[in-house]
Amino acid sequence: MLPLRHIALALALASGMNSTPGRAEPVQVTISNLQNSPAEIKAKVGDTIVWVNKDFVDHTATVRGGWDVAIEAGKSARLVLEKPGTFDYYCRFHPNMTGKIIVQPK
Ligand SMILES: [Cu+2]
Repeated sequence: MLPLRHIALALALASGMNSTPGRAEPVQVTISNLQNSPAEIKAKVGDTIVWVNKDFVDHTATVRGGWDVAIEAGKSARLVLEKPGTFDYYCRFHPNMTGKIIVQPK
């Protein structure tokens, strides 16, 4: 007998990856040539942001009076969004490297 339940679950997971509300996948920001891409993202409280640093230098995602995420050269770093709001961030080593995260309530 075919495991239909498993097929249904696989379909549910596949379709869930494209929907915005309650996504389980981290929201990815790629850093390349001293730029965050996308530079502006929308997410929800509880979402995880992952910065993937493709440069050969270290970067940070720093909010004045807020979080400070170190993103080493060639590595990635994560942050779980705990508060709603609009967060403008920059890199402490390259201050004109900026980004924005708009965090909506759950
Ligand atoms: Cu930097």
